[in-house]
Amino acid sequence: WLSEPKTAAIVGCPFSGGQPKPGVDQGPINLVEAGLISQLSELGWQVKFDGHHQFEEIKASDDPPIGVLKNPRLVSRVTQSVAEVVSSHVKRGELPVTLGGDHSLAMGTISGTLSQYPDACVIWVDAHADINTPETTDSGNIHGMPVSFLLGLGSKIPEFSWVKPLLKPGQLVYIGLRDVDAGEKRILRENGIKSFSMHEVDKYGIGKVVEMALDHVNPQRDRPIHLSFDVDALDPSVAPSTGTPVRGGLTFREGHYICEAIYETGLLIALDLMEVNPSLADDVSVQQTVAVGCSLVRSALGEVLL
Ligand code: 5AB
Ligand code: MN
Ligand code: MN
Ligand code: MN
Repeated sequence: WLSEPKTAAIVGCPFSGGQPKPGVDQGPINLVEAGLISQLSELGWQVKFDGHHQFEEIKASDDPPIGVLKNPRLVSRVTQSVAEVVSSHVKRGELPVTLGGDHSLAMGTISGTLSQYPDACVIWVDAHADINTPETTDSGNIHGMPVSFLLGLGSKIPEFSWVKPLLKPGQLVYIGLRDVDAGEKRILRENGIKSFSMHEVDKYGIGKVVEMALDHVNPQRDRPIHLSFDVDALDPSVAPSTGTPVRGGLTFREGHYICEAIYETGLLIALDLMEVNPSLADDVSVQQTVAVGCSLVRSALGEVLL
């Protein structure tokens, strides 16, 4: 799937419209300033980066809620533009590394990947399932809903008609869940969506969990993989600077192991690193979170320990 020389395309998405906390739009800038590009070059990748995306001009001037959905037009336009960018990189055999920004962006990244590889599978690493529909959401924040849009669940919102239901429940697996809303639990159950919560990580260990997750979505190890990593999957002691931290998360090593094991499959074609918010918590915590974000990306792109 990837062309030679192997090329990573950094898709910096300074976007926070899928949730209410300012600062997550500074995530991509901080990750790049921390040296991510040169780190990936050192791993042998050609790295394409022509600046962060500018979503200013697509800022909807008038964007009242649709039902409970907040910033719906803005989120729709931004994620649609991200879908086009990711799709064009995937088409050229480049690995898009999308840096968020909030996780509503994955509506775009995964749409972009699936538009080129409809049988790709999605590994979603997160404390949350992000599968609320406009009917089940309590917050109205679209970063808690991208998966339901990708699956075509819930009522159809005309503003989001560009999002095609390209994802089937069997193409998706979760790792790291521990804060799932009641309505989301019902959706997971009714659609037979496989998830490995922190309970399973504790029970089986991360090695077995990743193997079982891959067996579910990719039994023959022949389908391309889109990894969508929300930094809040990590324990807040490891990644404190994020908008919706939940205790009891993945350790530093468990998070990295997931990335390493997916790299080892040779099937990774797209990566998201989302929800780094450098304006939350103190300077040391911010530095720690940005550093761990960079190192997760390096692991997914082939950094080895020995
Ligand atoms: B994140 C919550 N389920 O819908 C909601 O950080 C949280 O992208 C969503 O995983 C968290 O608002 C979204 C309560
Ligand atoms: Mn998320
Ligand atoms: Mn999350
Ligand atoms: Mn979060």
